[in-house]
Amino acid sequence: MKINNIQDIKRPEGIVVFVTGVTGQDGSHMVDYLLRETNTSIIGGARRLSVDNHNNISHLENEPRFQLVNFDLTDSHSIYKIVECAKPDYFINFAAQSFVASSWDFARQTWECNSTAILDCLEAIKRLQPNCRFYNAGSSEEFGNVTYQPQDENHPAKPRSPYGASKVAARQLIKVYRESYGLYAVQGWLFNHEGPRRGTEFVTRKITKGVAGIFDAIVNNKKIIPIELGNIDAKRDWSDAEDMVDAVWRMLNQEKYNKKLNKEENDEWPESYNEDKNQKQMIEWRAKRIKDYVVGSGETHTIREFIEIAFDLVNISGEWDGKGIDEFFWYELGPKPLSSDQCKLVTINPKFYRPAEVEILLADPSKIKNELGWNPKTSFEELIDKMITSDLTSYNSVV
Ligand code: NAP
Ligand code: G4F
Repeated sequence: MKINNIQDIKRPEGIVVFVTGVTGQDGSHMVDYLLRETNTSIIGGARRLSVDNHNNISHLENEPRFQLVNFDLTDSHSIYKIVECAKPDYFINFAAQSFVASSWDFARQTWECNSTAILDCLEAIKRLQPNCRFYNAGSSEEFGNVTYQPQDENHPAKPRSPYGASKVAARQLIKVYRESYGLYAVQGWLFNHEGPRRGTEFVTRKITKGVAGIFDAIVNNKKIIPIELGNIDAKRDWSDAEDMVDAVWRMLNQEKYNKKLNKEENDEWPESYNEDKNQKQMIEWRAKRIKDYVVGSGETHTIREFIEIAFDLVNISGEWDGKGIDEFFWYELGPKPLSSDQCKLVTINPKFYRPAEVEILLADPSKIKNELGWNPKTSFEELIDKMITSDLTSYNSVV
């Protein structure tokens, strides 16, 4: 896909949204959402890699309202240049070192990408484009070692990984810039969300891809490659990524979606950040009313349950046996006779255990539902089904 240099970007007419991380899951869904639901023009940021990774955006090749730009979040010049050239009305940041497990191995890089770079974004917006609304992708990993269930907006930050800590730091910076300068800057606490565009190292996609491969092996009488996993008793609150990007847009347009906002406070939403107006009033208004929201399904499931449902959806019935690192999920009744070492579908490999684990996450999404009208469409089982169906297509298989 054609990728532009930042200095060659011409600001399109109308409302402009700059989205980072468009090669990833959420960024690519955000672009699709904006194209479908708004009339904005979108500039997508992707970093240069030696081999391109544009699978998630290849369908946008000839989209007139979308342009791709070379952008690296860890290069502050990159941030300043894009804000200066594109003059975006919205800056939606999904770029991150997003894999929790790697954050112990690359703690500094995680910090620079997920925390320091957020400071650079806020400074660039404050100096060059103070009316630009900024979203940063926060995480339920910020809650970490949780103290109560379900987690709401008041839950304390108790991160368990360099990743979780980096998102907590970004949140504090955003709050400070909102309260000090009146920037419209928000960071939702998004719980886990998945889909066919999810990276294959995350546990859900690793499972659905593995299940599709095992299904293909059984049907074609090939050797079964078991899925190797770590802690399968951890619990997560999983949603569909497509539902989540809708929540992000609502958080960025709270005056539009929260009908009570103006009425309750009995004063008007200040349209823009304008030197002629009372800047102090704007700062107080935004500091008081603009909120960060918890977004999740309100259900929690173990990895174990995810595995059972995934195999069940392709009519492979399995059973658990063994304990601890010797536990496995095995397949007895196949359409073809299988030798005993071929029967293992899932095994445990301690190399996938983490130095510190977040054992359970469960969202209380009532605020975003009641105040911003967020209403997710996909259930847990539908999500797994959607992912498996997509993974089966790479084997030209259907159930
Ligand atoms: P993802 O699929 O891993 O996408 C991350 C994106 O960031 C990729 O496009 C990646 O580019 C890009 N990126 C990484 N470093 C960069 C850099 N230095 N400069 C520019 N781009 C860079 O993650 P995701 O699931 O879409 O998540 C999006 C955001 O939401 C992340 O901030 C993540 O931490 C946060 N979040 C995700 C979830 C979830 O469950 N998915 C939940 C809560 C919060 P490459 O393709 O080149 O690697
Ligand atoms: O799929 P995961 O790697 O996602 P994790 O760590 O929950 O993080 C994701 O969600 C966060 C929101 O809560 C985001 F902020 C973050 O960017 C990312 O999108 O792991 C989920 C669980 C963990 O408890 C992990 O220990 O699955 C467990 N697990 C067990 N075996 C495994 C594996 N995780 C991975 N990735 N690979 C395994 O083999």
